[in-house]
Amino acid sequence: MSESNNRIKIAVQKSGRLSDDSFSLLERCGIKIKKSNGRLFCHSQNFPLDVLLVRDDDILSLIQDGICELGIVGTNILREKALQNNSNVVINPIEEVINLNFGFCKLSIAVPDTFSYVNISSLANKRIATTYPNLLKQFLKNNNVDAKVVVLTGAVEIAPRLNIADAICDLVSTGVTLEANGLCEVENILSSQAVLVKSLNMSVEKESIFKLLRCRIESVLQANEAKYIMLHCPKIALDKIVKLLPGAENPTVMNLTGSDVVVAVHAVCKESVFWETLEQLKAAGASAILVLPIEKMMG
Ligand code: PRT
Ligand code: ZN
Repeated sequence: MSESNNRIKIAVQKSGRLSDDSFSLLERCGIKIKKSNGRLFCHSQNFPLDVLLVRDDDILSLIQDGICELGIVGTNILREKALQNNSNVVINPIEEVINLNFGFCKLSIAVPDTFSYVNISSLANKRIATTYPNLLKQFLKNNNVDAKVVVLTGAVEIAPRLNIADAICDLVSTGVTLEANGLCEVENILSSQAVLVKSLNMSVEKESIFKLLRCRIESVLQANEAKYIMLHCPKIALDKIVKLLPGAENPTVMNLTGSDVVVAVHAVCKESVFWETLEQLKAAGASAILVLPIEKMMG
């Protein structure tokens, strides 16, 4: 087997909103990567994976051109590029593998506070500035709105003040940028988060490395949400309390020394455990409730 078939390459954002989470995901998968300033290529010594550090806009092209096999990008980029590629022949098509639970944002249309917005038809014949022309055009078409799309490469939020546009279509997470620029969110076009993507053209050897990585990523994502709950429970309230445990399958029930009426219940809860759940458990008679994080989980 040649050296290049022994390893797979993943492209991740070099520096930006997805970088830290992408690296920490790989780290939590037990993959050791030495990141050094200025280097665009990192080699893992304990897993057959190499990491390419690039701009997020280049990740999909790198996979399509066969330079790497995997990538971590936002759905915003994935969907925009898919519309752009519609008419082109792509050598290495891309498959979306799994949502990664970080990089959450929305692609939204926003208008100046002074714009009297009623509904989507208020955008008719207006100029909308964006870096996502394909998604915006598709949205306008689906809603039968005829508006002019002004394509910008950045600083979209200042377009109305510069009188380049009447409205904008941009990514929003906290909403602080919109507010600071006197803009108000009126339509949500897309909800986005980081996703793992892969090339559909991979050798059998690379597919098997990918399977290992995918399994580790799935375990990390499951463990993120999952919690281990331990509590004491009056026997008569057992059914009620077990039903309150979020996403728990077959909890373990154990006798407590010196008590005939109380048992200990241990369960893996696969969904988030909120304060409200703990309050309900307590109200149902549970005591000594412990909620512990789960570091790794494999089905
Ligand atoms: O250099 P490179 O091209 O790699 O980086 P970039 O500047 O293009 O990307 P970056 O780091 O800003 O974003 C990378 C990815 O993070 C995006 O493609 C999204 O998938 C995701 N993401 C999540 C966001 C945001 N949240 C976000 N808030 N990307 C951009 N923003 C910007 C938005 O464009 C606006 O300017 O943040 C501003 C709004 O933020 P709030 O919090 O004020 O609403
Ligand atoms: Zn970018």
